[in-house]
Amino acid sequence: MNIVKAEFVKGVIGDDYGVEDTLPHIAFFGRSNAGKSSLINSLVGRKNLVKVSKMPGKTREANFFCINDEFYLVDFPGYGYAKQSIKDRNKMVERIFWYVEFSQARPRSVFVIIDAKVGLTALDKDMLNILQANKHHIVIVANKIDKFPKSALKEQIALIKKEAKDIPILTYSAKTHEGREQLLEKIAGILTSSPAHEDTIH
Ligand SMILES: Nc1nc2c(ncn2[C@@H]2O[C@H](COP(=O)(O)OP(=O)(O)OP(=O)(O)O)[C@@H](O)[C@H]2O)c(=O)[nH]1
Ligand SMILES: [Mg+2]
Repeated sequence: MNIVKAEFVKGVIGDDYGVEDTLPHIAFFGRSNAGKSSLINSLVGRKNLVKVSKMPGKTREANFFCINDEFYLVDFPGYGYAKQSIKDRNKMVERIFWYVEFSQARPRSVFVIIDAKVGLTALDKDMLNILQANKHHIVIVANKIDKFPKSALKEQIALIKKEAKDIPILTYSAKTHEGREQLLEKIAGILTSSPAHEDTIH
């Protein structure tokens, strides 16, 4: 798949995740600082389509990016950022869970982005359980693989695979763009396969 067009459409703070068209969503979830926004920039081949920061908690809204006029990449705020107050954090997690459990805007797939070095955290595991309970299609993307020498990476990915059970895992580096072709192929495959919940897809 070639990305020829990527445009920011809207940022959602509340729970109005609907858009005026019926294009499919690919949602990006993950811990703050895992690299969701960087990964979207890398995927679309633009340095600054999405704002990135060394300070966790950069993304405060669910940002919709329309790609090739065909689908949306939705960049969600991160969860599990220690410096956020518990109250704020709960609000963020609550909104994400609302999107996952009740929203009519059912994503075609949820990409759970993790820092390969950190692995799956307790919050990631909670998120995966909720996604599975709500029968979402899930892909785990282990980002920041540039931080590893090759042999250590293999070991770490094997460990993550063991914990992730049946969920497919892809590896990525938003810094070097390694894994880009595979991830684009994965998205293309997801978009052409028939949705699991035709009646609720938006
Ligand atoms: N080495 C390396 N650093 C990365 C990679 N991806 C992201 N980063 C860095 O990680 C930090 C966080 O990246 P963001 O893309 O803002 O992370 P995010 O998941 O969107 O964070 P929130 O918006 O807070 O949820 C930035 O300093 C990025 O430059 C990667 O693949 N390799
Ligand atoms: Mg972000």
